[in-house]
Amino acid sequence: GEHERTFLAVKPDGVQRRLVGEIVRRFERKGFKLVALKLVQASDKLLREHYAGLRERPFYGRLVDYMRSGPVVAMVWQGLDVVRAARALIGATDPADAAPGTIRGDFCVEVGKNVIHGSDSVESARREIALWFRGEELLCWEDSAQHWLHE
Ligand code: YYY
Ligand code: MG
Repeated sequence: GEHERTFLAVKPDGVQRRLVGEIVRRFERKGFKLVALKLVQASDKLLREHYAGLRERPFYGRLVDYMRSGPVVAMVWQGLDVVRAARALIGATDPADAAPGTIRGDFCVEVGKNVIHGSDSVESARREIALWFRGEELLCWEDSAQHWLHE
């Protein structure tokens, strides 16, 4: 429903390459509602937990180091079917497969530096939001545009 939430993070390469504004703009323009945002230097512990499902993969250590290499912009966005819609805006994991017009399709070339994270399901989103944010950091505010976006 329209109260669905997803966790997104602009990765260190996205912050370094000044893509934060462009990325936020794409989600705003689509009509989603920002409910939390912060610049974070993530700890090794947080990132190992965040990517716990990939622990057995050969790239796990490199992935965690990359995510620790600088600040990330952690965000929570809300809206109708936002988890799936955000994945569509982000594009395929490997930028070489990501369609032009998607964030990864437009701004990067390599899977190891693919600019942005987005939750892959409503359940993952719940887990990731709880991991990255305290409850009071998630703001409820009246979205005056909502009535023009869906029934
Ligand atoms: O959800 P998404 O980020 O699109 O991909 P995942 O399969 O969850 O992998 C997380 C993260 O790991 C991916 O964004 C880049 C990195 N990665 C990698 O470095 N090499 C791979 N072969 C696969 C994934
Ligand atoms: Mg994933």
